[in-house]
Amino acid sequence: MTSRSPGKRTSRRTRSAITVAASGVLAAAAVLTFSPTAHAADTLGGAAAQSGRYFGAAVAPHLGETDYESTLNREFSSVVAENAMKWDATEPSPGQFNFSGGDELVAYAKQRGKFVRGHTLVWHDQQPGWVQGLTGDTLRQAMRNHITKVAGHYAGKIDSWDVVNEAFEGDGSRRQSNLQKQLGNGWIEDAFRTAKAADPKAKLCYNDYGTDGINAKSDAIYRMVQDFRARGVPIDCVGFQSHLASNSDLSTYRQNLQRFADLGVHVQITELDVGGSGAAQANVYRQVTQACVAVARCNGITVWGVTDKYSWRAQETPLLFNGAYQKKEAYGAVLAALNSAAS
Ligand code: 9MR
Repeated sequence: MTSRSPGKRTSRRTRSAITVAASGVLAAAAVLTFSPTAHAADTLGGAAAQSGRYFGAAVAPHLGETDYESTLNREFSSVVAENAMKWDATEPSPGQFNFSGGDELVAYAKQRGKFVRGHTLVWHDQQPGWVQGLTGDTLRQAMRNHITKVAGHYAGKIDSWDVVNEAFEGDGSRRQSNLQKQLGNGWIEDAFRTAKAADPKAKLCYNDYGTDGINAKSDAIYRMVQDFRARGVPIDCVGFQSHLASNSDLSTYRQNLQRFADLGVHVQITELDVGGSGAAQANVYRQVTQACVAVARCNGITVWGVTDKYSWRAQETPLLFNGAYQKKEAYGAVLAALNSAAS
C-alpha cells in the first residue's frame, strides 16, 4: 500500500482511499485479535478439507467405545482398517473370504461421508499360514486371486488402496520375501495390474516405511515408480508411512514428497505416529503436516490410530489424543498447520 510509482503525487482521492483501506485493515486486525479462529476450522478433517485434503485415522475394533467413536466421528474425514483388510483377516483359508471387519468399517464410513483407504492387498507380513508355504505359479495365482476378490469386493468404495506394502529393504534392495523369492522382480507390477482390473476407480498406491527423506530406500522406490509411469503400469500414489520419533531427521522430508509428486503420482502420509510428548513431538507432527500441505499432490494424512492407549506403540504415546481422548500439544500443531495451508 505504501509503494507507488516514483515521481507521482498521491491524489486526495487516493489518500482517502488509503485511509479507508488502512482503517479496514485495522478493523480486521481487531477482529482477528479477539477471534483468532474466525475462519479456522476446529477439527482435523475440517481443517484439511479447506485445502482439499483428508485427515484420517487407522481404526481398530473399538467402535463400540463412546469416546473412541465420538472422537473418530468428529475429527477424522477418512478411515483405514488397522488390520481387518489384511490377507490373514480376509482369506484365512484358500478361497474362503471373510469381509466382516472391513465391511463394518466401510459401512460406518459411508454413512458418515468419510473416505476409506484400503490396507493392504499384498504384504510379506500377516499372510495366512497357507500362503507362506506356496511356491511358484501356485503362489502367483493365489496372489492374483486374492487381489481380484478383495479389491473386487470393495470396488467403487475405496479411495486409495495400498496394493503392495513394504517390498524394499533399507539399502534399496528388494526384500527377500516369499513373493520376491518365488515370483521374481515382476510381482509388484503384476499386483498393480491385477488391482487395476479389479477396481479401476481406486487410486493404487505403493506404501512403505523408512522413506522419510531422500535415502537409499526412497531412491529405489522412486526408480520403480518412475519406471512404472514410463511403461504405463497403473500406479497412482505412494504412501509414506512415517512412523517417527521426536528426533527424526526431516530435513529432506518435503523434498522427497515433492520428487515423487513430480512423477505425476499423488503422495499420502499413511501411518503417521511420532513417539514422545510435548513440544518435541508436536514439532515433528507440525513439520510433517507442513510438508504435506506444501506439496500440491499430497492429498491426505492418516495417523496410525485414534488414541495412545490403543496404539501399536502405546508406551511411546505417539498419537494426537491421549488415553483419555484429550487433545495433546501435537494436535494443536497439526490443526494450526492445516488451517494455515487453507488461509
Ligand atoms: O498396527 C498394526 C498392528 O496392530 C499389527 O499387530 C501389526 C502386525 O504386523 O501391524 C500393524 O500395522 C502395521 C501396518 O499394517 C504396516 N506398517 C507398519 C504398521 C505397524 O507395525
